[in-house]
Amino acid sequence: MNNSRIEAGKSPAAGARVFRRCALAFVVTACCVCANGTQADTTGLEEMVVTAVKTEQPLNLVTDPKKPRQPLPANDGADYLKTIPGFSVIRKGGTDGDPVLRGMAGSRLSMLLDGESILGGCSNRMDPPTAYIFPETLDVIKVIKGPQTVKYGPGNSAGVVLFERNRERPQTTEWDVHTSLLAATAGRQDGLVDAAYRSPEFSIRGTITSASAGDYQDGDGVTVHSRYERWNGQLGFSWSPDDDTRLELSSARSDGEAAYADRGVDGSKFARENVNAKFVRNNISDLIQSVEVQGYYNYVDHVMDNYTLREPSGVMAMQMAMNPDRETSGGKLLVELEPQQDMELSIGLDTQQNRHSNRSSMNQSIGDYRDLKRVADAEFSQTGLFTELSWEPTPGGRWVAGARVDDWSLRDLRNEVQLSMMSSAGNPTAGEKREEQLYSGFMRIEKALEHSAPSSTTFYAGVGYTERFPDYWEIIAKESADSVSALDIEFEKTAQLDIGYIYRGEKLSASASLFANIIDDYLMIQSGYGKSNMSGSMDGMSDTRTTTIVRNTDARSWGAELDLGYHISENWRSELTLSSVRGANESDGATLAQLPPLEARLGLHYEYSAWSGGILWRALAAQDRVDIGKGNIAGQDFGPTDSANILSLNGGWRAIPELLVTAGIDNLLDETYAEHISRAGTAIPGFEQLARVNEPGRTLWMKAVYRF
Ligand SMILES: [Cu+2]
Repeated sequence: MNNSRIEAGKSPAAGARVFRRCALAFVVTACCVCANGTQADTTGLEEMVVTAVKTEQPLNLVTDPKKPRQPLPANDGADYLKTIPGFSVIRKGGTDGDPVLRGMAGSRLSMLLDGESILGGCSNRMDPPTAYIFPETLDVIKVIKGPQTVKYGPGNSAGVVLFERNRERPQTTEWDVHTSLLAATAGRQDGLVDAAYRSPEFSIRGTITSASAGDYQDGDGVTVHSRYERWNGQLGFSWSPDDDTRLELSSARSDGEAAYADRGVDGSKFARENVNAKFVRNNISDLIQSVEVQGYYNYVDHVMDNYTLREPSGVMAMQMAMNPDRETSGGKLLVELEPQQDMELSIGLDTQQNRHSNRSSMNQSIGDYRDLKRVADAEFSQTGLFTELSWEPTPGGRWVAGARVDDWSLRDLRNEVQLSMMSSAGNPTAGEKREEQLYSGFMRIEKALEHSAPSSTTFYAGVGYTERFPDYWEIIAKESADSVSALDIEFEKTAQLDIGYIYRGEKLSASASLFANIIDDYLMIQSGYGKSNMSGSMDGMSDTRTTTIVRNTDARSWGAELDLGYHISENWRSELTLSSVRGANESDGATLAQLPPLEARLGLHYEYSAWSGGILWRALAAQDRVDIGKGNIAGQDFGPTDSANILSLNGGWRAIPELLVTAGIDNLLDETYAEHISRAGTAIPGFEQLARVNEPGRTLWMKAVYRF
């Protein structure tokens, strides 16, 4: 079994073995390249290892997921975002953390993979959408902060992250092959082949990726229950009979398993099946620039149990398994118009339906969950109509505005509400349907100041308002304060002000982005909430119980992100990023919970010809602004956190234009620390219990990327 390899991964000797194996692979790859004899143009100085992503456009950030980055991200979509100021990740184990932007998680920050929405199956939030994303198989990650676009679905009050593949029609026939190998401490091994054959008319692209990691150790050498394995396969075809027409069909499958250090079960299955079809027609007339139609289907089948990746113990000594699933389908129609030369107008419609079901066995030896019938608990449906306008009346001055309206409907299919693993109560809203019409809109002005090239200065200011329908984890997976069903919980309303400044000079680049918002009926999750035991409960052991509820509160949050880059000399450059967020829960007269502390990153990089080296210092302030028991669907506060300083080193060598070898040491000084928003550790047989799921200790990694 894999256990032997994972166990072996813990010893230094095994680490060396992994490195040796990887080094051998690099040499073989390099030899192949030399034999091939293809030498492209020598590239100039470049960023070989990404440690911080700069803002180039107001509220828009773009990063290349195929580039190596530091700290070494887990093999899922969340950690890749950590190099963007303002993002943090709620750690639960080795992978599948929940991404947080400006202290906002879950459906306040939506993730679209090639325009599709993927919703996880797990009622306990083991699988955020990023758990089904394999970033290195994609070409670009875009982030739009704040409620400052309406084109990418409803409710994105904190922002939206777009994981995308490039779609360019080549002029000639070509092969594009991207391969990469990664090895790191704790038995981490990732491999990827992303190969495309393109001709002007037909293209085919296939991707296969596999990743595994053993249990890592924190700075104190304490082993964290965190091992994982993941794989993904994707195949896509496209047909473009002429320059302006393109039809795409693609299908993907993936699966994985992951150990969780913060709960009594692990994820033993994260299977996804997907099909996606898209049709684009460009340059239809002077007015109609493009028409795009997309349809997709995602099926997520998740299993969590207490016996695949651990030994059942304690009160859960029997083998238990839960098998939720979710079917999501959706589509989009987008028309891009150019009513006049300085104006772009987008009009579109998007829709999404999802159905969630469950089955579980509290004793696998008596009744296997796979023999049971799945029982659906909720059905969501959303259709939105949107329009967004970009108008540039004067060069350097741009107005952007948009509005959308969404029709939501939710059907509560639960006959009973599960109160705990052993008890349930009748559902007071069984069979009820909730319908809602929600609105969002924004307006922003961007102004470039007069300047002499090559420097530029841009100011921007925007206001946005968005109404967010409660997500599955808020309205179905939680109770409300006075009922076991939260079906009547209010939707959330966010009004936000975004202002910022971007400067690009010959040597210095800088950007500052500030935001402040008022959130009415903020959907707050509160754990450890005491309730009297329902008469419908079956255990009848005590009169009271504690549960996790959803509550509407009035909240505010505000903060800033800053990045500075300076080219000290031809070979040296430095960068500094800062991010800070504060918030208040006005209903309870407390701080807003689950906010990451002030964070700073300082990097110094050296580049000479084909070589690069860098040092990165990440400083996290202590966080003592907490409100215990409160937070969001992914986590709640349970105590303050200390400050931490993490020093990391990286180096790169572009051996030949096609081959980039990078290596690094993350957390060089073996600091023991945890992200403030990370989850509390739980008791797991064979593991020391952690107060908080700590970040990995010193991590050595090496990565080779070969592209031709
Ligand atoms: Cu789960």
